[in-house]
Amino acid sequence: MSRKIVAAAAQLGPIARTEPRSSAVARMLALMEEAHRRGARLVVFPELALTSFFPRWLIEDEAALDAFYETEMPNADTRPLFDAAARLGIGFYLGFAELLTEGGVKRRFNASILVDPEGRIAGRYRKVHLPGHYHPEDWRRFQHLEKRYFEHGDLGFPVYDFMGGKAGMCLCNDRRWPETFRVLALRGAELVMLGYNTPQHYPQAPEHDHLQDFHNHLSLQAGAYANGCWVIGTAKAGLEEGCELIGGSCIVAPTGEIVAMAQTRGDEVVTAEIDLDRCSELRKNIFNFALHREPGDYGPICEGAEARAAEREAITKGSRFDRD
Ligand code: CDT
Repeated sequence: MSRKIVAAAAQLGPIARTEPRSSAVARMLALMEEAHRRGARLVVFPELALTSFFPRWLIEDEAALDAFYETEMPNADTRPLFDAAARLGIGFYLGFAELLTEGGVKRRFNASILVDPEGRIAGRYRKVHLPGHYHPEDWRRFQHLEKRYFEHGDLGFPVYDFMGGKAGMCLCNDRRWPETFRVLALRGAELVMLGYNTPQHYPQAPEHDHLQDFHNHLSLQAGAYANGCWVIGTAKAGLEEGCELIGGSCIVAPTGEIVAMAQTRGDEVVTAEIDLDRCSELRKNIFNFALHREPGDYGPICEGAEARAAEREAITKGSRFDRD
């Protein structure tokens, strides 16, 4: 049976701080309709797709901060996306800020969900690699306070049976870490979906500003090739509240080739047919994990989890680890 799916990266242009979710959702619905017209059955939206990228601001008022998070999914604002999925027969990936209250304690995650073509949640992910810093730093043109506003994701890298294949998710900075794709692929992922918000300006090494698009595609293409999987990466792009975000949303084949790419930094749909059976071109050959991997030599990859947990604790207490 054919496992070909027309898939779409549904890039969003900037979302203003004051833009209501209803407006962002209306824009996403328009992209979904366009994807549907092009035959798509799967749409990938960006990271934190419902609001402006709020970690760029220090927000000390708790109610103001909470307003950027979703406490349930779907909710009144996002329900139209789920309804459209069922009406059009389109599955989707959506990035959002998740706020849970457990035992009276608030827990915050940079999260994503997979929704199937019947409009049901089929998978969840919480961002593992949180970039940026905890304390505001005056020298920066804009803050990147993901370490303040989100906990380390507690779900690991799950893989889900989805639309006839196996699919995994990650979020933005995760794509720069080869371990993300490798763990997903070891669990059988044939398709990895992710959204991103990546500033053009990299404050710690501005000499890399002109390399941001290159590093984005380098990571996505290497992740696809070295793991023989399809990758769909979708940006929130353009000049958002004074911060220029790269675009370059794309669909990458298991060979590492970009087969579709956005041309703008605004709302834009790009589509390609993805054949999940093509993963075997790599996974049965050069990246046949069973035959050619040598995990016995990869010890350091998994060492240090306890030390890292202690570092994480120190970050929240403002130690020297308060860096990218
Ligand atoms: N959203 C996100 O993870 N952005 C980061 C910016 C890195 S600079 C602190 C990224 O890796 O693209």
